[in-house]
Amino acid sequence: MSSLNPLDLFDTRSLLSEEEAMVQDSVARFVDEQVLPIIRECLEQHRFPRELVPEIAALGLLGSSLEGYGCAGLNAVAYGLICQELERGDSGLRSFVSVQSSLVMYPIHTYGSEEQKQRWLPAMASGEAIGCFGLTEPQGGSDPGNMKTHAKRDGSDWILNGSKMWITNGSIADVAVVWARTDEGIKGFLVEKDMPGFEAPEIENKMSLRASVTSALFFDNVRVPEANVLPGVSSLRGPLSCLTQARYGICWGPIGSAQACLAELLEYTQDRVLFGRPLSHTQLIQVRLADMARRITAAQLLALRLGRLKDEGRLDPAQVSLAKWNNVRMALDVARDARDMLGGSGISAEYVPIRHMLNLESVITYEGTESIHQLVVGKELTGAAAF
Ligand code: TGC
Ligand code: FAD
Repeated sequence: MSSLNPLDLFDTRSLLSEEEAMVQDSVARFVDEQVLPIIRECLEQHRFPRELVPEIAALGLLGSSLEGYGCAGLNAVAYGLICQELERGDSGLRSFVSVQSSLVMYPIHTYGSEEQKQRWLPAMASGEAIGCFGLTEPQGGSDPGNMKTHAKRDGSDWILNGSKMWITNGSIADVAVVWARTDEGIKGFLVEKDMPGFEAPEIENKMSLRASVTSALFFDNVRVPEANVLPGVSSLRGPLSCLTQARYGICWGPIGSAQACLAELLEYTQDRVLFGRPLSHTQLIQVRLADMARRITAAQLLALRLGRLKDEGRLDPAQVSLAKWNNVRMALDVARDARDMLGGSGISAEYVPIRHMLNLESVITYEGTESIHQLVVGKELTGAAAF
């Protein structure tokens, strides 16, 4: 019998530090004990399991790579492993943590005033406050430079108008980091949930990421005080730098989805007897399982190398684009193939592949579509922006 771990054929686990391995184990335990038993019901009920937020916070998973303000100060590889284990449970939970950590706490930590940091970061690390990130607009998310949402100065305040679309956590957020055009460049506004003129209705009937809240945001003459504007950035670089952080986590997360699909398939194809032998003993099924393992292994090595580069301060956004493209595509292909190998059972939520497959249709679209990431790599190779 082989002693290799079928979900980690190249033993990437042995390349982790003791602390990284400990983080992975504690998140894996949380997912096994608290996420997997309820996630199917969340899918069916189109419900974000908000009751898990205190435990997620207690494990130190919110803003885990930030220093100070109640955050854990873990390295990039540990953050990646957190995303991988959460997404082994469900992409919706990883989305919640990505948005809170990389898209809301990160810009406040990086571009916020000391007062904004003191006010929001400890509350967000402890899960008492939830945040969302509003960049995408209805007229086209791939081209955020064309945003219409705008703000004008009015005395010491700003008046904000416009709308955002497809916003994770929108309806449950206490604060929205909203990117808007101004005469002074693109700025980040901390819009609080009770500000008059601000609404965040939930988007219903999603067939993907059903265990996550997705909303529209509307701003009708919302008065935002200067104290709620992020002082540290006034260009598209602000939101795009946040995306680099979140996309980095997404390079890891889908590895967990693919592992969950392969694990289920290995068991199913042993037990399923067709033509007088277990399905796993047929050549074509073995080729397909081997191909899944090959793709997962390559994605694991890519993610780990990316994490080490990030920890060395040498990460380039084009490398993140290549890894997001490769690893999400890998997981989506694995989940679709796993669904097929389950036959009719594959369309049932009793088995995990169809849930992961549907979730990954969002993951391949958000944080930059696959085509956008291909074009970022193309720009890196040729020097020409072909968006
Ligand atoms: P471009 O002219 O290239 O750049 C404008 C400024 O930004 C800088 N920059 C970056 N900085 C950090 N990280 C990056 N990845 C960056 N990319 C660009 C750049 O250096 C420049 O800085 P400066 O100081 O010179 O002004 O911008 P462009 O308008 O040509 O855009 C290029 C393009 C297409 C790559 C960009 O627009 C893009 O990435 N589009 C996709 C948009 C996207 O990914 N949206 C995601 C929304 S958030 C989301 O989906 C959350 S889902 C979360 C969940 O639930 O998990
Ligand atoms: P479009 O930009 O209209 O793209 C449509 C198609 O055209 C795509 O296939 C795209 O690849 C292609 N395309 C676009 N430009 C080019 C080009 N130059 N060349 C070739 N093909 C091109 N956004 C946020 O700001 N915050 C969030 O929290 C957030 N959460 C999300 C959660 C979910 C579940 C989903 C589905 C989306 C979320 N988004 C969020 C929005 C997401 O980032 C956008 O959907 C994504 O960036 C694509 O934008 P779009 O949907 O407007 O598609």
